[in-house]
Amino acid sequence: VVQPRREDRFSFGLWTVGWQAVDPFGGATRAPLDPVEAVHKLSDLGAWGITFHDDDLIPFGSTDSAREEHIKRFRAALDDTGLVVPMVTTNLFGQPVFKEGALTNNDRDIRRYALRKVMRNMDLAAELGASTYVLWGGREGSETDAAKDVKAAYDRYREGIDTLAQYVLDQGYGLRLALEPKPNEPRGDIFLPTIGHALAFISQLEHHELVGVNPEVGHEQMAGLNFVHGIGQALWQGKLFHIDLNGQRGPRYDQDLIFGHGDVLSAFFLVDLLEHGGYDGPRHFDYKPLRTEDADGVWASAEANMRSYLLLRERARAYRADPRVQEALAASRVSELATPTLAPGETPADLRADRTAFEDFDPEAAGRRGYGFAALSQLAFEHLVGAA
Ligand code: GLT
Ligand code: MN
Ligand code: MN
Ligand code: MN
Repeated sequence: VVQPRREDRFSFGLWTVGWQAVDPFGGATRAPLDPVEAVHKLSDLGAWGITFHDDDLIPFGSTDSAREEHIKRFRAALDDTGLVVPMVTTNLFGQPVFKEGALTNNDRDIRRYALRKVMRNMDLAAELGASTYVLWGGREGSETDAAKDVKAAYDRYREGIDTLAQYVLDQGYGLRLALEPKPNEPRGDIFLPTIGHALAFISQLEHHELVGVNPEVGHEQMAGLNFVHGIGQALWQGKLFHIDLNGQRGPRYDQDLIFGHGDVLSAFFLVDLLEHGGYDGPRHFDYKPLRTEDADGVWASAEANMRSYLLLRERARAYRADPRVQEALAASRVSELATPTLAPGETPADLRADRTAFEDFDPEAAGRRGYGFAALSQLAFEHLVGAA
């Protein structure tokens, strides 16, 4: 019954299953993965899409003819399997040239080079039918505040994103841009550290309508933030263009665990929100198979991400459908929050004249009332662990 299907719209980054497990303390524990094999394996497991950075598919520095050959083989694998490419992104962090950033590098020539690298890969993204282009600015930031004029950096960040959005419009590409926040790692401090910062930044863009966010579970949790609330706000602002699902255990280094293998209660409420909150984009996994795993373990972990999601979806549906939950939600007045605070047509002056709202209102009595959240959240927990 827990069988991933195409219609579940699960997608994976090529860099996830392809991670060779190089970390700051040790070298690769796994052989390179052929992108063609990744496409076939993911397809066999029931995934729907695959995503990539330019350099994941076409090694940095490849000649034009080698580049064409890599694209051709990849395309053939997509055609063979029916896997789609819903999202594409750029590696603006791996090469030494980007050690001080890409779109916000102090060096203008590097900023221009970075824009060209993105544009070139946007051409490929459009060719492959992608609808989202992600920009994760992992190297945009600093280790010392002496190194950056932060206001100028945001001027350049805005210029960069607006230039890329203009390029998409000029070329007539069906792409939307999604910015991925992260608080730190690899830079000591990264610009656009959280969903909230990214949303505020987007409001300053000329082409703001073309730009949204691609939040990652672990990145918000690294900052100690509530991911479900962040996603709720992004949805509310119509800006949840894409999502990176994974697991993280609290504020520490970026763990990129399997989805659900971190804060499992948060994962439960996240799936509940995505399924009932109007998100219809890809369910994209951005995780790292543990460094301890061999090739079999890599595919077991890919499958685990999808199973986690499906199991949580099943639990979330059962939770919603449970009459005891419906009752508890009503007792907690959760749905009352959807009722506007003012009556239709009511003005501030009308509110001021309404004696029931203030003069005759009994705040002490209202303050004594319990909300019943303990019972409600325990019902969620019991559904989650299969005890309900
Ligand atoms: C990198 C990063 C991820 C981003 C990817 C997109 S690359 O692996 O850690 O969070 O989503 O550039
Ligand atoms: Mn990510
Ligand atoms: Mn991460
Ligand atoms: Mn990552």
